[in-house]
Amino acid sequence: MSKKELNVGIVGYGFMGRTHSNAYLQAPRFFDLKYRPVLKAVCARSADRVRAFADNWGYQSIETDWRVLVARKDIDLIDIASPNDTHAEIAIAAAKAGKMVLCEKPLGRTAVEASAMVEAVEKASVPNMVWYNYRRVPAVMLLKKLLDENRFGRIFHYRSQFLQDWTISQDLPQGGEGLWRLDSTVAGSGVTGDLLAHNIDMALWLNGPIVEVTAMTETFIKERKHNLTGNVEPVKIDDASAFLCRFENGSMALFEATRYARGHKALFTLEINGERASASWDLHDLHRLSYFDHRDEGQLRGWKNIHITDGDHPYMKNWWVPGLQIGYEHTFIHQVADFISALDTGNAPAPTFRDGLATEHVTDAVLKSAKTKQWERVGVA
Ligand code: SOE
Repeated sequence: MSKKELNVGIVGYGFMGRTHSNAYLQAPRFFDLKYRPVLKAVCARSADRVRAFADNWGYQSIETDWRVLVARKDIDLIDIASPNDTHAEIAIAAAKAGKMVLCEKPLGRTAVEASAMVEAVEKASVPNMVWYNYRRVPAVMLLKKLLDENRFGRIFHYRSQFLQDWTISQDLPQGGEGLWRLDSTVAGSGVTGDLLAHNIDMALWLNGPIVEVTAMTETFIKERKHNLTGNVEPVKIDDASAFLCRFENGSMALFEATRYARGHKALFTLEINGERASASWDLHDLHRLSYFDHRDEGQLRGWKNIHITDGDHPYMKNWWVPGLQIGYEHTFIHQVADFISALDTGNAPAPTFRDGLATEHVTDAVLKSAKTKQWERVGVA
């Protein structure tokens, strides 16, 4: 039976434009989906570069104004893969036009922006999802299953880090293509919104709501040349951010993200300690889950290092043969597959915009606490 078409219009052709485009192409080849994404149009300001991107990935047409893209009758889904300051305006217009909306993380630059986006998609009743891709690492999905099976008992601790080192050089400019993450007007915040947002999204999903936080942030390099103005300007993003928090389930937690951990490129880690079991995972070894179960027979009790590549592990039966690994790009492919499957079942394809808003309430509270030097309550999405 021929598959129904899902016509995609994407805004942005950077790093995320590539991960998403690859996911639309691969998902129907590896998963049995009722819809086949069709790369209908890609939109960005530079006509030459957007044309080259379209040719490389097989987009049928290009646009240079997102408003024109959103108004097109032949587009079902708008995917926002452009910098953070564009998310809200495009998402709200797309929802009003009745399109499905997928948005890169973080959803908005603040919870206020993200709230308006949630209101728009919920009012229009359009399917929506935020690209928090790391939920769909098979090992992380397995951890979620183990937690849902209540193997851990009461949870006492959660700790999570995201360590990078790519902004240590004083000479690195801020602003413009590739470096807008250092420009607070465009990005909203630094590592809090860019990196900690991943840790927080995953933690809320695995361990439930966060109630209150106390945080500290630091901007190590105070001035950088701005690529767009050519002037040396103050740096207003947080280069590093750390916080303590309390979850609604009574567990306590420690989070840290930085772009100044020399030697670490994308070390996203997490550990969870419960009454009966503990688990840990990290992105540099993403196909392994470490698991300790206190109910194992005493003399054989210990940490298991599970290679998540078997057919009965989440998503893996759709890939190669047991023992062979998959990687980063597959997390986006899984997200597309789950989004499309949810269209049939009518279930909300998590993380929805409302889930994305929950993360923004935490990042807002972190940034506020770093300023007030007080514990701050987290808003409810
Ligand atoms: C920043 O370097 C970045 O690319 C983030 O923006 C992504 O969300 C993260 O997955 C990898 O690091």
